[in-house]
Amino acid sequence: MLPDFQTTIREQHPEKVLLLHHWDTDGLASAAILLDEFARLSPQTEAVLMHPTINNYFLTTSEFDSISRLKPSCIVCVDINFPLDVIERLERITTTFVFDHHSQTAEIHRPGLQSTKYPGCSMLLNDYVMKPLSLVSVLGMVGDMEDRIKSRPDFYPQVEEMMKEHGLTFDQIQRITKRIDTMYMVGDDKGLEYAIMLLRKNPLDALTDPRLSANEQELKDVMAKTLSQPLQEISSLILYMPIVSEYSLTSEVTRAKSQQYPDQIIVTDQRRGADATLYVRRRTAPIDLGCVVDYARAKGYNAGGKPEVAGVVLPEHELDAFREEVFALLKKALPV
Ligand SMILES: [Mn+2]
Repeated sequence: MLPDFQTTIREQHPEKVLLLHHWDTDGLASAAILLDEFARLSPQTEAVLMHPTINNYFLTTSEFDSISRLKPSCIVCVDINFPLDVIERLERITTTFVFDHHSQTAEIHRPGLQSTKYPGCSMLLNDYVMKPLSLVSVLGMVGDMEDRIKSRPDFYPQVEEMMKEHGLTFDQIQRITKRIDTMYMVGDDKGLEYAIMLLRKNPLDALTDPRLSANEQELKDVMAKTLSQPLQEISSLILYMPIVSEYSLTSEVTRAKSQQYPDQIIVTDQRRGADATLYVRRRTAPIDLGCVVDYARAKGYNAGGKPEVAGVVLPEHELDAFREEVFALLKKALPV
C-alpha cells in the first residue's frame, strides 16, 4: 500500500515538507493549493518551497545536496515531469509524493496522484484534496491549455463556473495566467514564491500587481521582436524558429506560433550558456510528441511533455545535430 498524502500530513504532522514545484502558472497554482492544505491539516508543518533551475526538468547535484542537507520529513513534487531516476533519487532521501498530469509520470505508480486525464495539475490537486472549485484550481489548466481548454467538455464547465463567480471573461482568466508566467520568463526565482503567495491571497490581484506589470512591460518588446521573425519551413508540416534572448521565451513563443499555425508542428530552440532548450508543439497534426521525448531520453537528454508538446534540455554543442534528428523523426512519424 502506498502511503496516503493527506493521512501522512494530518496524522504525522511532519516537521518539514519540501515542496518541489514547476515554475509555470500550473506549478505555482498547484503549490498554492498544497500550502493551503498544509495550513489546514497541519499548521505546525514547515513547508519549504523549491523549484528546479528554470528550464531544467531535473535536479543538479548541488540541488540534490541542498535537499539532503534540508532533511525534509517528506518531499512533494507537483507538476514537474521529472524522469523516474530523479524521483528515485529523491525517494532515497525520504518519502516522496508525486502529483502530476504529464505523460512521463503517468505509469510510475508513486504515492500522491498521477493522471494524464487532467488538463492541469492544479485541477488534479483540487479534486484530490476535495476542495470546492476555486479560481486557483482552474488557472493551472487555463495556463497549460490556453484556449484549447474550451474544447474539453469534461473541464471547461469548471472554468466557466469560475468566470461567472468572479465576473471574469475567459480572456481575463487567461491574462492572469500570462502575467503569472512572466515571473519565470524574466528568470525571477524569488518572484515565483511571491506569485504563489499572491495566488493564495487573491488571484485577481495578478491583474493589477505592479511587479507583474513591470515584467510584462519588460517582455513585451522582446516578445514582439522575436515573434516577428520568420519561421523556416522544414517541410509543409514542420516550421522552425531559433530564439535568441536572455529571457526564457521558448515555451511562450512556441505557443504563440502554434496558435498562428495550428496545422503545423512548431519547433523552436534557445541556447542558454552550456545548455540549450528545444521545444516542439502541435495542435491538429496527428502525432504524439511523446516520440520526441522518448528519443531525447534515449540519448540521455532531459525531456518531458504531453502528446501536444515536448521540451528537451541538452548540451548546447549538440543542439544542431539533435535538431536535425528531430526533424527527421517528425517527418517519419507524420502521415504523408
Ligand atoms: Mn501542468
